[in-house]
Amino acid sequence: MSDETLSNLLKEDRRFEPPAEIADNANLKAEAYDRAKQDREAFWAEQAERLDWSQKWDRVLDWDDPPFAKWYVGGTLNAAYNCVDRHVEAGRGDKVALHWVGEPVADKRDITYAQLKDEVSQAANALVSLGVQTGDRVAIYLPMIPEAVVAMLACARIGAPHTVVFGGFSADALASRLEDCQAKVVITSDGGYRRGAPSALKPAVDEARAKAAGQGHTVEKVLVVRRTGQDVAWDDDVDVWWHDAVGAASTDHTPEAFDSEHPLYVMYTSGTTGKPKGILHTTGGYLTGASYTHWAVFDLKPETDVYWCSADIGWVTGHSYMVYGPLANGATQVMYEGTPDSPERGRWWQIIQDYGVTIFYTAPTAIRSFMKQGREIPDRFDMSSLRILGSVGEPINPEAYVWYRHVIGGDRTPVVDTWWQTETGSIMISPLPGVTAGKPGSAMTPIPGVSAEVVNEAGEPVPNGSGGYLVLTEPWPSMLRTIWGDDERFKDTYWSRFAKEGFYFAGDGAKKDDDGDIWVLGRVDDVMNVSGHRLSTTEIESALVSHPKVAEAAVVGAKDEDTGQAVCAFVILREEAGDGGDDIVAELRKHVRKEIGPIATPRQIMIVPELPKTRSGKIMRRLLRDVAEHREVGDVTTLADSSVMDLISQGIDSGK
Ligand code: 6R9
Repeated sequence: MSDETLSNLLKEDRRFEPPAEIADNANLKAEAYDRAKQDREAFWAEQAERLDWSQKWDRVLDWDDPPFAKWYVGGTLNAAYNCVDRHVEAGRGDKVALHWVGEPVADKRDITYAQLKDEVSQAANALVSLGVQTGDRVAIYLPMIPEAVVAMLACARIGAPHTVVFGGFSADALASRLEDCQAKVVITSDGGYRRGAPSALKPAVDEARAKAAGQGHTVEKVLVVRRTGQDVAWDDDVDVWWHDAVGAASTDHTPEAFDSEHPLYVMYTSGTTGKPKGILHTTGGYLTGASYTHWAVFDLKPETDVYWCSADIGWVTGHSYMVYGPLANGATQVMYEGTPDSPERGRWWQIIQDYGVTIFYTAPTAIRSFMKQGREIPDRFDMSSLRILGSVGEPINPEAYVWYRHVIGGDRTPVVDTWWQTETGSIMISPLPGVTAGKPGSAMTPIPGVSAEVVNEAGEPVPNGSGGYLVLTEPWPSMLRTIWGDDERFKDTYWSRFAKEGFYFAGDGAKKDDDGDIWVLGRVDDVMNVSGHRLSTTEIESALVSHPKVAEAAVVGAKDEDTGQAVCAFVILREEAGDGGDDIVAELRKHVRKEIGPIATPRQIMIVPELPKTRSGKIMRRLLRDVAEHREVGDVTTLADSSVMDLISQGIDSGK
């Protein structure tokens, strides 16, 4: 990105100071930034002390063979012990770990740390009796039910790396992941509840298992949780009911201490092209990163907070901020099975009210869809318990940030816009709620211990006020260790662009404002070139979303004979705006021209009912580019709802 990049976002000048109460009692204070800079390794050693180690490390970081890092070398620990047993041993066994809320109303369950310890131990014993040994991979394909958390921790407890596959993924997607990591066992359920109805899961596992077998890989056992009670096909040689195997197992299980670098899990990224990448995370460094950031960025007070992260466990956010971070920290949290609008649109706010949620973490896509519905819905609930709000997954448009803070947070709550990736394992860039004066739309600064920069093509830091590539300049404990089975691809994908400098680069562009604060602009592949000007999709989208009739917008560059690429926008209107009126398109074009400049004016604006999104809420712009360039729409298998593309194409064909 060059200096020509337009700077609409940087015109944003609203600031939100931390509330005095949070500032005065903050877990991490401003001094931590300098302290971490002065001696990074000492700082990270201090953070690792948050965990219980069986054997302490003798070296914090081994970076002798970059980019292959080893953290807390020589140390040994058990991740499940750290997430469960130690809280029970410290006398907190009766504390609720999970307030689980099923989608069917009244289907709920509170699970204490002591109960969690028993269930995890039983599941660990059951896995061992099914033949799972340390180092074997176990795939987990489950809805958002407590067994999903139990299954992950049971794997961690016996040192069998898990790979959680999102329950909405197809049999094909599951099969390719089973093959890639050679999973020995799959843990699934008969089905789960989605929008008020049971939907099946087991048939996809049967199909995936058959596909994998066709490729020469045998899944030995399938452990099946009964959730909906629907009929399932059964293979007596392979299938085992969870309630039989786990229910009958002993609650005694002694956790073994594993090497700090023992593989904890493989998480496949939804990569838009090519074979999915199995991102490998290991034990000591990952758990340190997840625990430290969850404590620092959300200012967690385990005795009084009720924390809720709305992410699915099939996404890295569910791993770090629903399982490993909060449980390592002994938090009490909410886990919700269903969709935000089931049985009615106020469900999430009802849950916040019922459980007195104090910290809430969700994605911009959800916030924008609530904006679309209007504030009357959240206004019906008492959400005065909330004290901190978080955002993750995409750049949050300033308008969405302000709405979130205002309507959901009652103007009291800091909003932490947290930038990180599957690969980074934990939050890298974020405000600290008791320290940072937040700017809507900016992830602000790297957290203490993390070193990030925005650099130009030559790898040199750009001056304040300019844009470039977002890089991490020093290794960090929760960094990915490799791509499962493919060290070369690991080096090529993340470490080759700035090999000379030794920087990690994973595809995002960003800008530094005049204060040096970071504004993440999204993937560099999403940058457009219009008549030689480089424009970022995020900026134009944010300009559109700042129009009062617009709820959500996606912008792509489509080939154009005159300008190289032209701006095409897909826009969802707020419900109160109806169809927007006859001049809506002209009105929006004018708005963008005023907000950014003539160069950014969309050639085309299409009003659509929905946008194509991945399960983690990221807009799949490649599919919209297909529409804008009148091509057949490409692969839609990783969409949350694959019918969305039909809706969009039909609306456009009928001239709406
Ligand atoms: C945690 C997660 C990673 C990509 C990342 C970036 C985008 C995530 C963001 C953000 C701007 C934020 N992203 N958080 N962009 N501001 N606060 O989302 O992991 O699914 O691997 O996606 O998401 O583009 O590179 P993952």
